[in-house]
Amino acid sequence: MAAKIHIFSEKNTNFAAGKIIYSSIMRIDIITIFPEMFNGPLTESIVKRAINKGLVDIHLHNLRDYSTDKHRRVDDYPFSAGAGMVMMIEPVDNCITKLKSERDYDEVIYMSPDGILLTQPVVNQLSMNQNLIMLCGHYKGIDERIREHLVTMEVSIGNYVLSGGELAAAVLTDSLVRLIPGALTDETSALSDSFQDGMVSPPVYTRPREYKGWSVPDILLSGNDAVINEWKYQQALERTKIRRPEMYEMLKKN
Ligand code: 6GU
Repeated sequence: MAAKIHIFSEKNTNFAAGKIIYSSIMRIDIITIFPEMFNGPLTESIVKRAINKGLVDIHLHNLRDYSTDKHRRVDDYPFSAGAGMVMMIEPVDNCITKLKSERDYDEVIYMSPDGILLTQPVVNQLSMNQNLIMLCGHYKGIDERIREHLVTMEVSIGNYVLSGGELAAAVLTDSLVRLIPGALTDETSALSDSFQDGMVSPPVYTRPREYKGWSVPDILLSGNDAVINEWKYQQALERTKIRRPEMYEMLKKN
């Protein structure tokens, strides 16, 4: 299997849509022993469109291709007693060193349950970068020297344990790609996302106006934009208070 599975799009593709010229502004290299796990998340919906527009380049690297072992091994027993295998340093170093010889990277992110919690402010900050490496761990962990010498940042997507970093890397990638200008059809949608203003979203409705006696709030049909916007704001505020009290406290402080 090829060392590098490049999903779609030539690098630096320029794509003209109306007056907007898009160019590839972010590159994400994902190191994994399960490249196939990314097929759904990166080949559908907004991420797929962003790749096809040339807004982002995503490269999957099968860690086994960087093993020097004839059985393509990437894990070994831990020194001292302990349950589970440990991801070896050499294949990871080989892969990262090769990538770094080709371009500079802003961060080498190890996807790990004990990393910093992924929140919208963290996503926003990371979205300012151009070249990112995401390393997906497996087994009981990775050799600590990888974290000491190669990794610059560790990210977790929540306080629960996944079987590996792949799903987390797919989540992080999706959250980043939707912030790239041009990735969303309505440029304002990312700004009105939940959490972007420190609040959850207000409720939304569509037709029919009446269903089984369940009706749409009259105010949304009033046609008065100022009143509607104030209602949406109050709804978002109230929901934030109930669902994310810690976020609500932050709002009150600011
Ligand atoms: Cl990044 N990896 C794993 N294995 N589990 C997780 C996680 C990451 N984030 C939350 N749980």
